[in-house]
Amino acid sequence: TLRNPEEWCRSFSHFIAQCLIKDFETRPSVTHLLEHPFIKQAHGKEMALGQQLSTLICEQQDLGCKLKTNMARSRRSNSSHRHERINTRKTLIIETSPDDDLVNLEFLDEETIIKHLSKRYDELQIYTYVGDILIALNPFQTLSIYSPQFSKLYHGVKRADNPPHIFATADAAYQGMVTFCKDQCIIISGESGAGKTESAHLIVQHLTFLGKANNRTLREKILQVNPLVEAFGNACTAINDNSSRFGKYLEMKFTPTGAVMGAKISEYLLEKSRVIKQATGEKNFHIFYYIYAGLYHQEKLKKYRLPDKKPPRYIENQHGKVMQDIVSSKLYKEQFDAIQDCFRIIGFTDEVNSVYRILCAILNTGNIEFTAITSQHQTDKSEVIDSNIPTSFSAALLCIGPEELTEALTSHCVVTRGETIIRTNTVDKATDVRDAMSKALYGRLFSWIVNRINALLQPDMNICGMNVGILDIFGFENFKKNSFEQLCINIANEQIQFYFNQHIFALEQMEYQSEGVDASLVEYEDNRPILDMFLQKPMGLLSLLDEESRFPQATDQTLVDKFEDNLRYKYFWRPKRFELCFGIQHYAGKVLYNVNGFLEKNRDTLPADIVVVLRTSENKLLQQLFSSPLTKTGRCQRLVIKVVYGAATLPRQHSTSNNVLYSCPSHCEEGMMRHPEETTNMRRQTVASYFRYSLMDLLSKMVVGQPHFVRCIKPNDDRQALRFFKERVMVQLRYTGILETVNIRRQGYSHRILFEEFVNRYYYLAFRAHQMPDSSKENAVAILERAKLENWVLGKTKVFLKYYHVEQLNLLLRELIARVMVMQAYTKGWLG
Ligand code: AD9
Ligand code: MG
Repeated sequence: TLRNPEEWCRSFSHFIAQCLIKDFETRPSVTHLLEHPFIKQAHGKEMALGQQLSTLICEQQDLGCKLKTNMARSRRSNSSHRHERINTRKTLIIETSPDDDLVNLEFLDEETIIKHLSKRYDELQIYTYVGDILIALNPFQTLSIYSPQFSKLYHGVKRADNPPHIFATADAAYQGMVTFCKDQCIIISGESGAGKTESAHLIVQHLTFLGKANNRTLREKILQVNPLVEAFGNACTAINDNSSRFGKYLEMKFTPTGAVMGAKISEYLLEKSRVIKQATGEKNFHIFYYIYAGLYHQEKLKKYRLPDKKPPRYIENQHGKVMQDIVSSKLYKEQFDAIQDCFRIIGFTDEVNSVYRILCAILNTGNIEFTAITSQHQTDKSEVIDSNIPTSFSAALLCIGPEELTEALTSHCVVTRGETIIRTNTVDKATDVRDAMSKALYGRLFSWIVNRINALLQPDMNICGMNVGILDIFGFENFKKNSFEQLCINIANEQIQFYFNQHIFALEQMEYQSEGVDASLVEYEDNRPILDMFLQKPMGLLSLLDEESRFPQATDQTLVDKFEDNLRYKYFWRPKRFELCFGIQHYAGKVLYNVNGFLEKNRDTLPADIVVVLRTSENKLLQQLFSSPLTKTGRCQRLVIKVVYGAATLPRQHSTSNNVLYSCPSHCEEGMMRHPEETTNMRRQTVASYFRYSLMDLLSKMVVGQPHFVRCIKPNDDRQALRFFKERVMVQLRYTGILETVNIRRQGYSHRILFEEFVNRYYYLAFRAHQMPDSSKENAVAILERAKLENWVLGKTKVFLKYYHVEQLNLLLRELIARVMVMQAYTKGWLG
């Protein structure tokens, strides 16, 4: 009678639980259960689910064992939750109040919302709901609300039972996943320094708790992933001391019963240019400082051929007194120890030594300097300055020949009419080649680390599980000087904002109309035209940049002129005072970009001569990094979705939970994407085209899951605790459309579920388990009435529910299942 694998799994899981309760005393073994006629039959029918079946049995056995003890314990303590709440109250206010949700505010205007948030912030209530969306104000201080007691508090309870909390969002995603066997996705947004990365950590922490990671090793491994990746991908900027310089999508993988079994990270657009140069007051990626300080204290600088009098140029602070800054920093040294622990816990082996060697080689590479050789006939020749030391150090660490490296830096091969000619490099060219090599080494090393983590955290069990994805990208940035990197970061943020708008406003309102539901419409700021301006082909900004990057004669001036001539949008302007600049009115504010270096950064070429030399390395890791880019960097995958620009069409598997097709404001061709820096016979891929692909890849991951949104807000720019600048918060609330969100959550129906899906999900609430009612509108109504819900409406094919209804239904369902289990337990006499 079971109609699909999801249902099969759900029913089966309940069945097993019941079997175990019944037969608990006899402790059925896996084989014992496999002999059961029902299982035999089902097993035969669905071979693909065979694996799943055995895991389910193992897990449920475990659950069965625990059940008895837990029940006895809960009887003794009456209500353990209550006790914890009273204890925690001593340290912090954890009482709920109607104010916890902005939707409950009597008067709704910007002023009231601000006042309200400000008051809460003063009381250290940094979290506030807008329906099912969480607002998180950065506290800029350590709070004691993330302890294990709090984890217990936010475990499978009603949202309104506890004050708003980031753990509640993790719990909602987790419960959504286990109850409906559906992937979930938590999207954290906010400007740079607003608290996205911290929130992502807390979510991972809570999910490992909820995912009852019995396996301590696995839990520890998962918890080390973020610190490790962030050591390589985060850096100190003018806005945030731990700013993410890459986008991260972390998928936590769970078994069908909700036990955590692994994790996978996807990384997007690492800001590689930071390796070679940092803006004033900013720093290189953390890992360089950690390793330099760590090796200094271990007295291993010599072993890794690093200078001990003056730090390498790439990590040299422009303002002097650096050596002391770096080596005397207790933090850097401790962080280096912590990173070593991360590598060990996650399961890296001797490879770590190669990672260190490559990092130190990069630092040495940065110290290579060139001088011009002027001879009678030639002025465009360069050579490595006097002492060849950094070159030989770098070559030694990379296990390549120093002469070969010098040659690849100071000259290049050109093939014309079948003849290979060697041309010399000018000092500037040699310097560019040197820096390109450093960037390529770091970029590929970073991708390799991510892939290695993924391999080490891949689930052992070959079962088809579910996952909760957590998106933490670099936040919106507006510095004094903004370059190509800020442009990419800000476009990515536009895309996330668009996704939010689509999900919260557009799709919902489209459905009111198509389903004939009478609901008042909410106006919102649609940022789609801005995205069009960037992503459209062939006349969008990125396409124009690509086109210009293909002309060797193109300059910064021709590029900015091209933008001006072709981008006829109100969001684009060209300031008179600044020659090489253009301005963009982003959803989050105006940003002035300086095109200096755009073309080079976009081309991001790595001369073939360097690749050839690096491929001769005797170091296995390095060989891997520079062997075929399509397989080894893990970056190049076949993009199987075909996203059609503008049209609301995506393949069925990319539809949202409500089966509304999701439209993406960008397009991408089907086919292979190559790493941008790779020079090939084909037309070279630029960073812009790779970026476009990355955005699509990210979106394709996001749209398959049920989304949960966390909006991080920065209360001040001074990073000070308890300082709430109304104006600053107001701007963020405005551009994120919070007022409109409150309105739509108040008036709208955030969950629209097909009658069939609704009856399938909730029929237990009104029918007996064996009844299997028809998926009709009438049966859906019967369930709604039985559940005593109010304010729902019916469309032509769907039930329209308020955001709180789904939680109520899920809770009822869970309670019902628990009751059945407890009743069974009573009949067996366990509870005395
Ligand atoms: V960026 O876009 O990567 O530049 P994020 O990720 O939004 O940025 P991040 O999470 O790094 O910001 O937070 C910035 C700083 O705020 C952290 O280093 C903490 O010092 C501080 N912060 C943020 N959230 C919390 C929190 N929940 N508790 C305590 C916090 N401190
Ligand atoms: Mg961050």
